[in-house]
Amino acid sequence: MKIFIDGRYYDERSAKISVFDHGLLYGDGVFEGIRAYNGRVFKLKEHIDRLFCSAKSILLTMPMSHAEIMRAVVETCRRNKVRDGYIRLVVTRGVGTLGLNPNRCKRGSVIIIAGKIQLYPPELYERGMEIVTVPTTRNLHNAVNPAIKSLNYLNNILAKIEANNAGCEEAIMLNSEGFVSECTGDNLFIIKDGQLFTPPLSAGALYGITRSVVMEIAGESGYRVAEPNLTRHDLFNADECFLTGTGAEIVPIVKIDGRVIGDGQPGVITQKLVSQYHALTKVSGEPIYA
Ligand code: PXG
Repeated sequence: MKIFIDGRYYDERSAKISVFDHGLLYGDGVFEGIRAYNGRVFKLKEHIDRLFCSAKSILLTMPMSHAEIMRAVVETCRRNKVRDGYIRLVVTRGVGTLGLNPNRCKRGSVIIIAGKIQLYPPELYERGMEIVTVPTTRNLHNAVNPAIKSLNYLNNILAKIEANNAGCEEAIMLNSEGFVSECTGDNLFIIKDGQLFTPPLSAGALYGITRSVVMEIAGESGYRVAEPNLTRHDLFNADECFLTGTGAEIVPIVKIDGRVIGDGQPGVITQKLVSQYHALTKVSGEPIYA
């Protein structure tokens, strides 16, 4: 595997960053998780746009331009002969001193890893997933804003641990007001009476790219999509529920906090959206090979 670090390619064993990098010392940086399908990088521009928004929000000066990063992602895929894969793009504040002051970091570092993704087992997609609400709430907007895809994911990791302790793979996170926000690495949708609902971004959800794609696909198929505040009660009484994320794609949810959702099987509309999503990933995206 060839890993991109600041304009050069290293093999796996020599791809290293400094222990003085503020990304490591303080989780001071931003990242993206991107997928490639069928020799194309899916929604690359949207991911790089979001990366720049995250960086701007934390006052991190990007060491490369938008166009340079787009090219570097495609080139890293090419060098690793990726056709279907997962790309982890990380931008750290860079090497600094043993103190918080980010001004001591001269220049940010860009790391691009293009490899394979560990998907959930196929049975999970066929039978649907069970999830639980966890005690750890989503970050407040006036703390580290949850719209920032920062390197500090400890809040989400705590929620994930709580889900795992309850025997589940994913966790529903509420915001401080008790409204549904999202899961630890996925956005959440419900379907009720043929209409889709997903929490508004103001509820503390990440501006998910898969979320946007699903809203678009659903709209094209004639389904109405609304973004009201949702409570656990709304989820329990939904006809269908599913999660969206770059890694997980679309995962049907069949049980929440012990309540069976719909008839306990992946929903009909959910399955339709899954096949439309798969069809789109096969044909759209930034070509890796000329
Ligand atoms: N919420 C959070 C908190 C996320 O981190 C999503 C929602 C879904 O967003 P996208 O844009 O991917 O539809 C994410 C994205 C992983 C992994 O390794 C996590 C994400 C993406 C890819 C891989 O667990 N999170």
